[in-house]
Amino acid sequence: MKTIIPTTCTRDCPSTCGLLATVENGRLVRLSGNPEHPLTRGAACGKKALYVRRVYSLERVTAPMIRRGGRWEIVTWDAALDLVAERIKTLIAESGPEAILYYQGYGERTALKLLNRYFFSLLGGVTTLRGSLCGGTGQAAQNLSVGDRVSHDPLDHANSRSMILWGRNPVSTNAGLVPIIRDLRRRGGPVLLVDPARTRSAALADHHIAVRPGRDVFLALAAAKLILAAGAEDKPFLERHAEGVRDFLNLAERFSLDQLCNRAGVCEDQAQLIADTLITAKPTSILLGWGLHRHALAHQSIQAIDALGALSGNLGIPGGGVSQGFEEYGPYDQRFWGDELHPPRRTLLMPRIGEEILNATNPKIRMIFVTAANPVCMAPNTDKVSRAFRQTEFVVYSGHFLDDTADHAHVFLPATTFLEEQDVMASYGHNYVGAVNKVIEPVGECRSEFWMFQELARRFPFASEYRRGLEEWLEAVCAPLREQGRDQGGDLQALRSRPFRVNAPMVPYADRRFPTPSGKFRFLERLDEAEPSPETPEFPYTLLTVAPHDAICSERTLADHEPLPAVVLSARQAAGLGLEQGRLVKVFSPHGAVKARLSVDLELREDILVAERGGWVKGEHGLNRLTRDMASRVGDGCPYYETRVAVAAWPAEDVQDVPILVIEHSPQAPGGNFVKAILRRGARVTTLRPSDGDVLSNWPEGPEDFAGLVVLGGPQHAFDDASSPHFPRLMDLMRAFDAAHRPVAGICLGAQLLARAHGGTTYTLSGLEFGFVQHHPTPAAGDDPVIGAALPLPPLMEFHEDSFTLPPGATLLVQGEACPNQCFRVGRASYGFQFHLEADSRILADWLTLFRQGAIPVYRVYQDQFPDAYYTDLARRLPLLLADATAFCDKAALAWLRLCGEGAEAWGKDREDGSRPVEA
Ligand SMILES: Nc1nc2c(c(=O)[nH]1)N[C@H]1C(S)=C(S)[C@@H](COP(=O)(O)OP(=O)(O)OC[C@H]3O[C@@H](n4cnc5c(=O)[nH]c(N)nc54)[C@H](O)[C@@H]3O)O[C@H]1N2
Ligand SMILES: Nc1nc2c(c(=O)[nH]1)N[C@H]1C(S)=C(S)[C@@H](COP(=O)(O)OP(=O)(O)OC[C@H]3O[C@@H](n4cnc5c(=O)[nH]c(N)nc54)[C@H](O)[C@@H]3O)O[C@H]1N2
Ligand SMILES: [Mo]
Repeated sequence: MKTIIPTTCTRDCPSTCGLLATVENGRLVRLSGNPEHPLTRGAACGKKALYVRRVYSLERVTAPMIRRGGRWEIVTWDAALDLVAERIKTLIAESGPEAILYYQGYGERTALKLLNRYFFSLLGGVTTLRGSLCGGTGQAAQNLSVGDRVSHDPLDHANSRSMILWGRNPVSTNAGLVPIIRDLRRRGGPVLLVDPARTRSAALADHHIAVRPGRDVFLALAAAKLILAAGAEDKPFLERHAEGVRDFLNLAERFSLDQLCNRAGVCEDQAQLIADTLITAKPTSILLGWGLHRHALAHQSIQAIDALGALSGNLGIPGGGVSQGFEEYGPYDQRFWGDELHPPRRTLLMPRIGEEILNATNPKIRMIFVTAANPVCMAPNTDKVSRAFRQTEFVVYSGHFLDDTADHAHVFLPATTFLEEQDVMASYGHNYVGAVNKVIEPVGECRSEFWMFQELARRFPFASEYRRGLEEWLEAVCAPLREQGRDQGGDLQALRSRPFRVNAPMVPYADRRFPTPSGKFRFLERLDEAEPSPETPEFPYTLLTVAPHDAICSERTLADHEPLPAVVLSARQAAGLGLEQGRLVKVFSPHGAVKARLSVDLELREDILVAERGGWVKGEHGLNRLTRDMASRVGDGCPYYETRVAVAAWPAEDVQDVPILVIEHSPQAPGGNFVKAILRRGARVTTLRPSDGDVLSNWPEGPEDFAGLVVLGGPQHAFDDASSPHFPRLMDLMRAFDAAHRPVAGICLGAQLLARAHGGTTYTLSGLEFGFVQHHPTPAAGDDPVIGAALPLPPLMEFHEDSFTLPPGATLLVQGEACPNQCFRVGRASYGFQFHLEADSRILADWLTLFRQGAIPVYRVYQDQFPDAYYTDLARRLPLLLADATAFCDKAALAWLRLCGEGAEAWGKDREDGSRPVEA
């Protein structure tokens, strides 16, 4: 049974693409762009496959949980909601509603999300947020220029003859814009990219101008000066429709062209290029991005760019304009925020949320209710935010995964994704509103936030006001749409099959009237001279934490994380610091330090360090550990890019630069968490895959080039040399590593081969050991440097039908019931792990799917032993099982790598010519 359902992407992105969801037998199998969407016309980004994976990720929390005694316990919805309601009532009685902070994030901004805050308004008004981590500054700054920011409809770019992408990276962040830009170029129009970094959008542009971060104001002034010098300014506009012109011209005159270009970090040709484009390829659409405004004085850069648009006669004309965002909550009946229901209540400033929570008094913040956000990871200055959350008595988290913020929570309410819910979605990147259609039933016990708040409200006296059916609420919240679109598709029924364009101009300010007090465009009149983040020799680089291409902000799973974040530095600076490509480095600011992998770029500006935002702190990314928590001068935005950092080699006392050989027996059994953990600690890994065939010809003679050996699992039988002719040589190698005092780690098949190599026997068990099993450490485990360091032992994943006898002299460290020999040490430091301590959610997902489908022939006979109910129960528990197993694996792998590092003295001396061991 296959169906295709149209829906709208609700991810935090200006594209808000029309999507088609393919469902087979109740399971979502694919998302693709909907060619019938009037704007996105079939465009959609590569991340749609990721969204399918996220829905079914084994890390996804699919049952409500309460933390008791520090540990999560799965509970019923009633138990979770009863507890939340009881705490809300107690706290309000004791401290008043402002002791509760409602933190609504950017993860999903649909029509029904208004009702979340409405719930808290009905409670009497709690503490909420002001300012923004995202778009505040841009909007506030543009409001200074034009009174009320309105962007050109993206469809109007069809009238442009040129475009300037100013601090915007649509190739990664706005798929729907890309075909529009390509069209423009096909028509011969030049596209300029102004961005300190050379992003993927450079490939779309004719020219890239690598401006110094935060200094666009000077670049815009330089271009303005050149337009004035050419006498190409729009004189009638300046005379009739603008104010502050004189002051702006004075500003441009105050500096020489040379001074302006110097300050902007560009050459005069580049300013000339902008001026020429605006003069000769009019109309020019100037598209501002969000990166541009993550600076303390971003408003003046944005006002200066607005001024440039006005000066060149690009405002109010088709194909022109200085555009950025749209109001994603604009089309709804905003009374349903419920802000009018209570006297004005306390708000906390988002860009300084950690500090604000810590400092709140009268009343203190005693409870935080978080929806669709991950502030511990995404707000600046992680350390402070984390402390603020930790000191809060009661934290409720509604979301999808055990991310950094969930780790600080006491109750986890598992939310549906947009693919499991019915809603309506407007965009912050265009004028179309689309239906969010329910594509599949909720996974596990997940519920929409709409449902959660309806159910919570049942426990409060205002239930009769708040509790209504979903359709009824959608009708109420979307009433303004219906008003606008009577007979034209603005009603919910019509919307379900076709997006609706809200009543907004294609070309704003076409009548040259601006909603400022004077009705005129307002030019930037003065510059703020105070330097918000003075350069210091200790922290020479501006840290740009930009949008990742393959994920939205922190929406990822632990298994998605690269071992460490990559940071990009110019080749010259790297050379000056003596740091080469791939090197482990410490990036530090006055606020914290992060370990990262260095990437060297020949073309990058020398004064910046570029990294992708959004990786989790617990995934050892967490770049907001470095960022400064301050608000921008205008608009209460968050100037993440006022963070200055330094880079140094990662301190040598930590394990570093240890060459490890990994033998991978099957693409389905990669190194997972074990190899990731050692990579994080500086291991340099060389992987050999015996299935590659020619591997035996470059099989290492001995252990000389390596400090340790990891032998991974696979479906092969450890006793079957006929099918795996490399086994004897591999066992020789395992013994040679031991003889040379180099540690070995064998996992599953690897453990069986290790046992065999040292005189044990391998054999087939009478059944399959499958699933997470709790084993027991032996008395010897406590003193063992690897297992001792990783205890206590959580349930660990098993997937094998073979076992082994302990080789002579081996020490059993972990014992099981069904299969006794679970972990042993033999020789000096060779370890066999029968359980799959390395399995992460992706590896497990593969195995469960293959096993259930009967795709592993030898295991097909065992399928019947595991009915559907088994998997349903496993899925509920998996996020917790995986979290514990990952923590265990990290500790064991690190301890094992330490042993390898201790042998470093020896392996360094092995090579007489002093050359480095082979590279990965
Ligand atoms: N793939 C993907 N798409 C996303 C997101 C994501 O995380 N991943 N995030 C979504 C969100 S939340 C948002 S707000 C948007 C953001 O969309 P964009 O604004 O397009 O993306 P950013 O990477 O945030 O910033 C754009 C660029 O601004 C540059 N920049 C930084 N400082 C300056 C400056 O001073 N001057 C100039 N001229 N440029 C500067 C950065 O180098 C960066 O390349 O994208 C959305 N879409
Ligand atoms: N260093 C640095 N930090 C930044 C930025 C930067 O450029 N540099 N950019 C900033 C920007 S532009 C933004 S917008 C913010 C984003 O900051 P946040 O909104 O705090 O973080 P997201 O990573 O978008 O996380 C959204 C969370 O909501 C969950 N979620 C998604 N949909 C739903 C839903 O329907 N219901 C519920 N309950 N949960 C849902 C997701 O699983 C995810 O965990 O980060 C900011 N942080
Ligand atoms: Mo954002």
